[in-house]
Amino acid sequence: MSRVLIVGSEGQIGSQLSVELSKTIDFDKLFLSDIKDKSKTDFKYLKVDALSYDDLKKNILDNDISEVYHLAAILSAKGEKVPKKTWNLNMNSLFNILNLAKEKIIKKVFWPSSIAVFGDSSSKNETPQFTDKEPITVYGISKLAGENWCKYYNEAYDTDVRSLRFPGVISYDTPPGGGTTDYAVDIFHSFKSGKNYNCFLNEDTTLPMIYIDDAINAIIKLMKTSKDNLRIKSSYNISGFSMSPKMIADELKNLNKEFDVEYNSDFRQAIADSWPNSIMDNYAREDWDWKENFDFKKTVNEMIHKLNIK
Ligand code: AKB
Repeated sequence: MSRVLIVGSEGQIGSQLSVELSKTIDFDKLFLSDIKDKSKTDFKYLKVDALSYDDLKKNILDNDISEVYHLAAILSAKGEKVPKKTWNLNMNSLFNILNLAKEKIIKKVFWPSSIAVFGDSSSKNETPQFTDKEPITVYGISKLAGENWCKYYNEAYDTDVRSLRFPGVISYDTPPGGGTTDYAVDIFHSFKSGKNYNCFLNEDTTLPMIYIDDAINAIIKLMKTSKDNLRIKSSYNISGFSMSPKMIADELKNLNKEFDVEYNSDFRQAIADSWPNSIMDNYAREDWDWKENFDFKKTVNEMIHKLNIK
């Protein structure tokens, strides 16, 4: 059985992925790591700086790790405030992992990309796997470059690096931080605390989304698939459903007529406008049987249930 390391384990995807992986991986074979001193979980935890190749290599060798889920990144909105830091973290941490895979120190890698690789020149609706890509954010540029590097390493050095282009991820446990799609989680927390929500996107901004359980299932399914079945060596399009802020607002207003949402778009509107309205994920469906379990309604109901909203 592989010994597994999650890099960036304390974030939105990492915190849920560790719980799901722990169901099939022995306690002493699963390692979490992040830049924080401690994990909020009881799993084995290593404080690792993903920007230090030596630190990563030492921890990976010491613990005989063969599979890495590299999730550490700065997202789209925050990335615009700290462009150099974003480029440095997003690219150089990936290179560290890719080089460890090239040296055959690690055998298998998962690394998330994003719909942020698309831009104004990409097709807007049912955006296909292959289309023009001119990302307008530093985050998107780093993800597009990262995808191409994954493909390059897979082809030139026979590494096994797998990736998904995530849409906005809607989660109940750990919130996202610094993304353009964060409103889709924040709005539930405002509702729960009895406050109206000030939305930073226009009401009809339609974006592709995925519920966290589906996102985690997709990662696990992709990682279990035989490498020979994977036609995409860069990153697979996937999506759960598409929605706008108004669609969630209407659902929440049905629960409480007093709840109100004001729309005051900021710099994140241009980012959202450059992204697809919906995604065509046929390669994922054909190559590794991807299928979402959560549509819009089911996601809203599940969020209400998980957040214990009365
Ligand atoms: C973001 O909004 O930056 C992320 C993403 C779509 O990659 N959630």
